[in-house]
Order: sequence, then C-alpha cells, then structure tokens
Amino acid sequence: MTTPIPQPPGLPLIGNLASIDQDMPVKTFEQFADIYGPIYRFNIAGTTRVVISSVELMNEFCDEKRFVKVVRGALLEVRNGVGDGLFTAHDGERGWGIAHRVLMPAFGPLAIEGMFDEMHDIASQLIMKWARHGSEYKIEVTDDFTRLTLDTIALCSMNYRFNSFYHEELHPFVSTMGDFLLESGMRPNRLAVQSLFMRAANRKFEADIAFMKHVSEEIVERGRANPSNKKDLLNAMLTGKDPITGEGMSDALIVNNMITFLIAGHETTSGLLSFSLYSLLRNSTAYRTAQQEVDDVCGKGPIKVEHIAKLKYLTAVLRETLRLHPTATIYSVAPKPGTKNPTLGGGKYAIGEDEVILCLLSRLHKDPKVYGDDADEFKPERMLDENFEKLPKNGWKPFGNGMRGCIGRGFAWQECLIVLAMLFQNFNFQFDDPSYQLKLKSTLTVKPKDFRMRATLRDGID
Ligand code: MNH
Repeated sequence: MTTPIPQPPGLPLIGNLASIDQDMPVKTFEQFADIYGPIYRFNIAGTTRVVISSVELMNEFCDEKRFVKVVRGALLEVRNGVGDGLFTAHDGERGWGIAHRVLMPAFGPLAIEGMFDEMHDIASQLIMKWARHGSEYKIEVTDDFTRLTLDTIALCSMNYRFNSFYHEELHPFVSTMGDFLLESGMRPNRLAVQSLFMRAANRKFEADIAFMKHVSEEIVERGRANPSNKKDLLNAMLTGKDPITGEGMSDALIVNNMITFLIAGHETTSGLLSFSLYSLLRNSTAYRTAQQEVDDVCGKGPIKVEHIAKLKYLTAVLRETLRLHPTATIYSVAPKPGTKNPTLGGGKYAIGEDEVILCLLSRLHKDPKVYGDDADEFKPERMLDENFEKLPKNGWKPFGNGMRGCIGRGFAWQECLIVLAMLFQNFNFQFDDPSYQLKLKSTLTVKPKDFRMRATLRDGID
C-alpha cells in the first residue's frame, strides 16, 4: 500500500501555476516544503513535479541505478542553444559520452593547477580595479564577480579575453548570452498559448543562439588553423581522442561545450563568491579567522599554487556558503526508463513512470538529522575536513550527482580560493549599507541582489 504524496490545492486547468512566484520559483518551492514537508507534488497545467528535500529521499534520488538526469524546464530551453553539450545532454546521449571522456582529464587536478596563472591574471585585474577606485567606491559585488568568472572561464576554455574589467558595458557575447539565459528561464513559465504571441522574443532567441555559435565557431577555426601545445580546455577539445570510440570531438560538439562552460561556469561561481563575502561580512568571527588564515598561509607575497590546498578554513567557508546558498538551486531526475511502478520513500510513495523529481537543495542542506538545530546558522567549522568527511554522503550536494555531477567543481574551487585569498590579503571589507538585508535575484541560478560593499587597502601591504 502506498500513501498519497502531499499536494498543495490548485485551480482547474492551470493547477498550481498561479501560486508559483514568477521571478523566483524556488521561493514557492521552499514555502511548499515548509507546509507540506520533505516530499510533495505540484502541478502546472497538467504536468506534475515531485519535490524532495530530506537526506533519506536524496539517497534514493542519487541512486543512478534507479533514477537518471532529465533535461526539462529552463534546461530544455538552454538545450536549444547548446544541444548535446555536457550540461544539457539527455541521459546516454552519444555526444555526452565522447565529450565526458575527452574532458574529464582536462578538468582533473593537474590540469586545473595548470590554469593557476590565468586565474591569477584575471583575479589581479579585479584587485587592481577595487584598489584604484578607493575605499569610497560602492562595489557592485555580484557584477564584478560575474566579470571575473566570465573572463576566467573564457580565457581558460576559449583562450579568449572579454576584458570585462576594462569596459563598463558588457562584451556583445556576454550580453547576448545573458539575454539567452533570461529568455530560457522565462519560457517554461509561459503557457503554450502565450508563447504563440511572443514572436519578437522568439526571433531574438534564435538570433542570440546564432550569434553565440558564430563567435564560437570562429574561435574553433582559429584554434584549428593555429595548433599549439597549450594545455588548456580549448586544446583538449581540439586534439583529445575519446579512449572508447577513438573519435575526436566534432566542431559542432566543441562549440556546444564551449558555450556550455561559459553558461555553467560563470553564474554559479560568481554567486558563490558573492554569498561568501556576504556571509563573512555578517559573521565577524568567521571573517577574522579567514583573514588570519590567509595571512598565515600566504603572507604578504604573491599567492602561489601550493598555498591553495593549505587554505582549510576558506575551503570550509566555501562549503558552508554552498550549504546555505546553493547557487544551482535544484536539479532533476526521473525513474530510469522501463522502471515499473516506481516509488520513493522506501516504497511508501508511488510516482509516475516518467515523472520528474526535483531536489530542493536549500532545504536538503538544512535537514535537521544532518545539521542539527543550528542548521540555519553560518558555521564554517562544521565544514572543516574532519567534520565534512563525516557528513552523510548525500547530505551536501551543491554540485549535482554521480556521472552527471559538475565537471567544473575543481575549476570553480581553485578559482574561488585564489580570489578569496587575494582579496583578504589586500583589503578590509565592510558593507556599504550596514543594515543591508539579504535579497535574492534569480536567473538560472540565484545571487544576492543589491549587495554593495567597500574595500580599503590593508596597511603594510606593498
Ligand atoms: Mn557545474 C553540472 C553546480 C561550476 C560546468 N554543475 C552541474 C550540476 C550542478 C552544478 C548542480 C548538475 C546539474 C544537473 O544535474 O542538472 N557548477 C555548479 C556550482 C558551481 C559550478 C555550484 C560553482 C560554484 N560548472 C562550474 C564550472 C563549470 C561547470 C566552473 C565549467 C568550467 N557543471 C558544468 C558542466 C556540467 C555541470 C559542464 C554538466 C556535467 C555533465 O552532465 O556531464
């Protein structure tokens, strides 16, 4: 016997559509979780989703023998632009396999260390900008971190400089990609009949995709015409061979993945940096501990690659930030095709054979069974290695799961540690407005809104 899954009441035809916050659907998912608990089902115009948020249910969700990633909603719209790129590929798709096997070593620890200098280069541009603007300047934290993460991933994956710190307005590729992502996020919230009236938006969507592809194709052609032995992501894609099929990546597959890295690699990371600064400014003990660690490990000289692994407290800060503010807020699976009478909750709840299940990270990451009564508090100590290693396997999942988990995790980690170390080495920070209350904005990912701070150069650092 199965038990019905709790479900918020809805209206005929549209179901729960009217309840869903148009700007931040995740806010509604959280409200529903607070009312209906760790598993509930909602319905939008006849399509249902099951939302889970406890570690027990997450253990089932993460079982790759039972559930596989599905590309739906905004991700399916992004797929219009980047097709079988890693992030938007369907389960088992051929291009995914080739790209995954060619790219895994290119994102491995040694390869990432090899990108240290390029990451450091872009981080230095950020430091220079804040230093030159002086301590009265109101830093738009999220905007500048987005410049940083975009320029870093573009330099490392396409050998291309957007030079975002040298321009007020965005590089055309960047603004086009922003529009494309915004539209991708809005489309799933429109009813089919509404979409028919969006001809101008649809035309722009197609034109934006064509432009991004065109720029990327030129970069691939340039790379093919000028072979180098640089050990970067572009070269790995141009020259790598899939050990299983013996094939290289086609130009179309490279273009899809190049744009994918820009999309998947910039917002999530800039959001993480922004929330880290916010969290440290709100918690003065953690702030002082972090700065002390940077002084102890790095001193006043240049940050070097061998410092990175020693930044244990900053690592814990990043983990704790992603626990409370997972910048990729949800991801989805469905029962493996062919599963008869699939269930969740150890057989307690029946789900549809192709029903989509979302994990709601912001609630999973507060499961009291894992994090106790102080789950709402920012405490990096609970994420120091010795404690982190004791967490249940699926209690902290900001980078996704298994084979379809984030390929850029090591990349993002090194980038964030370099930036935080350089920032704390060079500056003292304060809120521009000490009474600032955290507000959020969401596109495909979530970031702080209107978060401004000031940076004062530290004394005695030359
Ligand atoms: Mn990333 C997949 C979170 C940084 C490239 N990433 C995922 C998934 C999550 C995620 C969650 C799984 C999505 C899903 O199941 O549908 N990623 C993050 C976070 C950060 C991040 C929180 C930073 C912080 N990601 C990066 C960076 C890159 C990148 C940086 C590129 C350089 N991510 C990817 C790609 C995938 C992915 C590519 C898809 C992997 C696959 O399915 O093979």
